[in-house]
Amino acid sequence: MMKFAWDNYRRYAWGKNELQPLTRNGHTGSMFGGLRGASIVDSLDTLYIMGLNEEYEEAKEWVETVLDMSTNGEASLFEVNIRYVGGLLSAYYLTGEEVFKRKVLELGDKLLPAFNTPTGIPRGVINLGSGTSWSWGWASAGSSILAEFGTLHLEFVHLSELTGNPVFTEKVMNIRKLLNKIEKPHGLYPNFLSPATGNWVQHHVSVGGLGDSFYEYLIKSYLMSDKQDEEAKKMYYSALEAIESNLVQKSPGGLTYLAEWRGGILDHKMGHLACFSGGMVAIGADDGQPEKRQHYLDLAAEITHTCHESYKRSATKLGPEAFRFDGGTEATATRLSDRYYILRPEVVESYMYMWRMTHDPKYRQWGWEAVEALEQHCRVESGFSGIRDVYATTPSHDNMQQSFFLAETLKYLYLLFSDDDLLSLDDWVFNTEAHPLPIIRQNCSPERGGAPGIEATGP
Ligand code: DMJ
Repeated sequence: MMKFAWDNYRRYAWGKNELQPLTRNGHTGSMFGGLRGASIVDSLDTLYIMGLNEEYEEAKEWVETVLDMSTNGEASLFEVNIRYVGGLLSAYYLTGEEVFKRKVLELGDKLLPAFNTPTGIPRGVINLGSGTSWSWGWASAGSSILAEFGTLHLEFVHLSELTGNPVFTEKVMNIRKLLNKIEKPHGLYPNFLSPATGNWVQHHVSVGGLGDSFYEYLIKSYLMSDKQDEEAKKMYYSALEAIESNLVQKSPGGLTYLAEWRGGILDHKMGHLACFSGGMVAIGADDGQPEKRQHYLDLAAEITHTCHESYKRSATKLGPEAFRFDGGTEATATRLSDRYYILRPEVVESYMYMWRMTHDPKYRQWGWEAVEALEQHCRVESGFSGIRDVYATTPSHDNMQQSFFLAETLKYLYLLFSDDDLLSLDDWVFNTEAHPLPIIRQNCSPERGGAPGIEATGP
């Protein structure tokens, strides 16, 4: 599947950001501010761990000779960080190739001006060429988004590790300091914050879109620090407690789900994006209070089961963008606008983590069902495409092969069917785009290639 997705990207969209498999061309997209080759940078580590050596070499050569960082346009700080910074860092740590280090340090410097705000909370959009930054037009009152400014920590700590320059870590620690200081309604973190005043702008809370990876990066910061970052640990478990008290619900049919919270009122809807949380709760289970460990593993399994139900209850066996638990519905989308599936990874991501934590064969069965459904409904003649309605038996394709399909969905599926020592969770954490970053050991520098668990398949 990876080779097919890659070969078609290479043939029809080389150097563009993503392949449009129906029209057989590429698109440059608006999120990357003129940066090109998102699918190439997002795929480097997947190609490498799968042993697709020629493809990896070609991708590396493109990064070395073509990738240009001084582009003008609207770049999302978040998207550039998780896909480009994360992708280049992983490629460097896996292979030890200096080119990736050089490129990622160049890019890291270009992101710093986004933090020049009265509070140090970065704005969402930056022009990489000029260094000017601004907030998304659609975010209320010039606010910054929790999942965006809260999903920088892992990559920025590694940028400081690689350069020896503390500035990157200082920027993200400053964000954390403000978040610790500010009052949180019921212990929850709302999705919008003003970079000018440092106050919440609205009281909308979600473990799905707009909030999701902020929570993920708390527990992963703790794990990536070799369990030294006690502050991140404390923030994660307190946030999880607030989520459990306020958002976790059980449907009449017995399904556990995460509702959204709007100023105290629950919206009984769970997004596909929120399905990453099965994996998150699973990887954090061991370090919770001893008496809660089994409870966290059970919660992770229940969330993952609910997300699987959202797949099982559709005609295509792929899950919708959002599913609801009200008006007699359980784990199905009611609105037409929520019925699409765009090759997202979160459900198979949770299968992978649950498999690693429990070795219950059902997670491999569920992963295989997803593979078959992808093959049947998303594979088109020249690549993979999202579909507009998971409940329709004759799918309508959206003509987009998202770069996260190569970075995440196919990588997590591959890892689900690999031995646990391939990118062992004892040595690596995955950023939110599935790019593996090494755990930073106290007395051993991570700055090297040929890192553990990849020798068997790497070139
Ligand atoms: C990816 O870019 C990342 O997983 C991000 O955290 C959320 N959205 C997409 C995949 O759905």
